[in-house]
Amino acid sequence: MISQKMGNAINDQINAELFSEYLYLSMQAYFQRINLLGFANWMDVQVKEERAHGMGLFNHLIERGGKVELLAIDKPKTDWSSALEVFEAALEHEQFVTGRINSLVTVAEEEKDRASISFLDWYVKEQVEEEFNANSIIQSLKLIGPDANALLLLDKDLAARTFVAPVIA
Ligand code: OFO
Repeated sequence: MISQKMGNAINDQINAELFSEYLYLSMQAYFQRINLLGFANWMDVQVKEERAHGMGLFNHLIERGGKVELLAIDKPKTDWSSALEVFEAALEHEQFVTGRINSLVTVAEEEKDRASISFLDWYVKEQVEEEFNANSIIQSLKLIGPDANALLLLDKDLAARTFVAPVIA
């Protein structure tokens, strides 16, 4: 049975993942609004990934005999001035989430919760990929600068991203 402290910390992280879903959905809406549909597709995949991250924690809590408590989700930002600004915000958000996951692991260690420590390992590795993905698009956007044709080529590339449901175990 999971401890109350660990259960509370996981509920907070479910909320953070659902906020991530909401934030990326807002970014998707922004890209649809400015007609960068490949970027919007990239965000759509990200939205689905964040839901999967939240549900992984949800399922872990249930399997361990804990109680899922869904908390209020904050309103995300709705306006950015460029694709670069969006991805800088995404990277900053992922770095924040990485810090949260690390703190969650610390709670699991303090609670001597071996099952949660092992389970959270997937999230630790996922955060490396999340930061890498956002940062590599930032680097591309910096190279592109004000070149609209190059931006449209990148938009085409990002249209190819597809969602593959992660196996969180
Ligand atoms: Fe973007 O990794 Fe979850 O929040």
